[in-house]
Amino acid sequence: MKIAALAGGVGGAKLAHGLAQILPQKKLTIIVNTGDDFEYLGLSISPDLDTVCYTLAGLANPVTGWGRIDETWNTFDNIAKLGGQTWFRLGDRDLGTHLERTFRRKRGDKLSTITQDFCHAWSVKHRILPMTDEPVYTMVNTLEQGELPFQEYFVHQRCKPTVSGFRFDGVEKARPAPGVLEAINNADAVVFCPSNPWVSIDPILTVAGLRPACEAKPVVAVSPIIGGQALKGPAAKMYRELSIQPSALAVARHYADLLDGFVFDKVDSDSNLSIQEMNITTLLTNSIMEDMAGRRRLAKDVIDFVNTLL
Ligand code: FO1
Repeated sequence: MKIAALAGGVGGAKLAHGLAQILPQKKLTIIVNTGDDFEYLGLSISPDLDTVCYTLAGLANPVTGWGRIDETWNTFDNIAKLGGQTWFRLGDRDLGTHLERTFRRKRGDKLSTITQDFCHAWSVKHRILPMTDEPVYTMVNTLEQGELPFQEYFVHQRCKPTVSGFRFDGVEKARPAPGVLEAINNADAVVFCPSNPWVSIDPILTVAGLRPACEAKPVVAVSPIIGGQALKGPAAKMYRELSIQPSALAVARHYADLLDGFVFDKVDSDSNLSIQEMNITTLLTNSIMEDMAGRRRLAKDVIDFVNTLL
């Protein structure tokens, strides 16, 4: 069975890692959100791509989920001493990634090519593709401060401003990166990882042709909301601020027509009937991925479930 998985953020990277443990390299393509990308200290940063790549490479920081394991902070400590910007923390090892990516982008290399080369260097066997090679910037509309660039909202302001909507700047001009449409068209099913629907999966679906390509396939989403909370990040807060009660049901409604199957946690069994009434087949399971075994277990549950839908 061939799977195209859409992912962004730490939760998405964890399930992508689990899927990569189970599926052979030719059977899985991971398509990653680049709406979080931004320029910082003159560097091209692609946080979600790096999180997914580092996670699959076994190089991710196990505490934060982003950045590198065994990191040191000498460069950043020095920048802080010099009075520079430090609200977005880049470790010494991680900085090497951004320096090399920035150098290659300035010389004209595509983000997808650079990602492929980095994955090769890190011995990541499965294909990881940015959603697009063109710049797309997620903008968060807030009640207090109007529109904020994503990382300004997310990291600098710690998701404190009240969200009133989102815009994916540049997406009208963005084409899917090489291999993205083919991966979806050739897949037996598409899996939406337990990533933030608003700012991780929606930007991917907004790139030209990707939503219709998903519509033509069986789609299974895994809920990032468990018991009304997001395990990590502001997804639940975003739903509340947009006047939607955060729940597995809200996530199913978010993707609605796209979904054939929905995987969510047993603690949310009270949503089951309402989701089934939307003509969506459901799987209730333990969706918390506490360790590597948990990632593999959830990935196996998802794959077995997808098989029942085909
Ligand atoms: N998230 C933070 O909350 N604080 C940081 O200082 C931070 C630095 C950082 C550096 C590299 C990287 O790849 C990711 C980093 N993140 C940081 C995470 C990242 O901004 C978000 O988790 C994602 O954009 C949301 O999916």
